[in-house]
Amino acid sequence: MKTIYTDDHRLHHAACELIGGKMMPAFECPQRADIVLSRVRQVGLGPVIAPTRMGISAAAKVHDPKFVGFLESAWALWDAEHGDGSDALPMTWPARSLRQIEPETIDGKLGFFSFDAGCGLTKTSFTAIASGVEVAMTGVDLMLAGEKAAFSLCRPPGHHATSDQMGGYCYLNNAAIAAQVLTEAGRRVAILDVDYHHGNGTQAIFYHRGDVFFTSLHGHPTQEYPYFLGYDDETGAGEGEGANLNLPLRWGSAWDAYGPALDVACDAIAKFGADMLVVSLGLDTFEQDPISKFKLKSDDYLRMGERIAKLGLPTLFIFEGGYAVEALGVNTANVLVGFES
Ligand code: Q9C
Ligand code: ZN
Repeated sequence: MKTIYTDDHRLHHAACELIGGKMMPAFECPQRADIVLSRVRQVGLGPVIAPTRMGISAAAKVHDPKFVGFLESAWALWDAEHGDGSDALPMTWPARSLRQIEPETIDGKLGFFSFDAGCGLTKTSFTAIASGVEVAMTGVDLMLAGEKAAFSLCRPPGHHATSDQMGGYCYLNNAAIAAQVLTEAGRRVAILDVDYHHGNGTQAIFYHRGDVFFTSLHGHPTQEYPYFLGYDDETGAGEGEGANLNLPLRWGSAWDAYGPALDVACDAIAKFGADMLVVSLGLDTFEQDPISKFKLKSDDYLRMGERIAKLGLPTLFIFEGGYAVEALGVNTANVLVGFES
């Protein structure tokens, strides 16, 4: 399969994140995509191509245009206010009991358009964020041209981003944008989210719709980020009733629990009658992931790819999380190689 990639992802490199009460170097870093790209080349997965520079108008199909405009302008507003070149970071959110009104000043806007402090913005972040959308959209074009599979090596990731909020290292929801455009082209799309964290943004975007099926395997929200969505009683609403399937697993889960849950997800995708699959491909289920608590091993990712391939669907893989950088190339390529075997 083809891999879509651009060096522009490197333009997003947040200095640090607040984790476990300490400022740490950001886990979501450029080395992640670099190591995946080099492994893709090493295993000879297929050609690596540059994204088509079509712009990001497709983002407005699932995102509030005001939010996209905020992302584009945020760092400049921040720098005009703070003026020291530092990363823009939110710290105050319109939580319960507070009003949902967009403030005029940048620190307020940052809180209004986010749900956590995991999304620093640097001077050049938006160029990388926009390139991620183009990487995903170029994957869409390949699928519509009849490819059996493609790998959009996006960075930063996207599945936590809602229609109007960034969070969890995610700004624009690459997988949701791809699924929306494929749906508009007449495909019946299912999204399978195998990132360790629940894809709250993707779920929220499609929750009231019956035309896109969303299923996710992830750390149980009673234990794991993003904590406030991802329970198994979230089955969709209105026309979307039945088109959302969450499969939360407890901390410590290994392939003996994960494999059967993946079977359940795949059976539901088949029952939905999907003719196109979008995979939110996060590799933070790995046993050595520094921020996660599942126990998948490198060989398990071959099984994961094989199981997804058994659906027999054209499949667009969109890169999401995974922070055990050294093993990230092997684990990612294992899914794709397993899929193709
Ligand atoms: N104790 C993605 O994988 N912080 N985002 C977790 C851990 C946020 C992960 C804190 C993790 C976001 C795309
Ligand atoms: Zn994740």
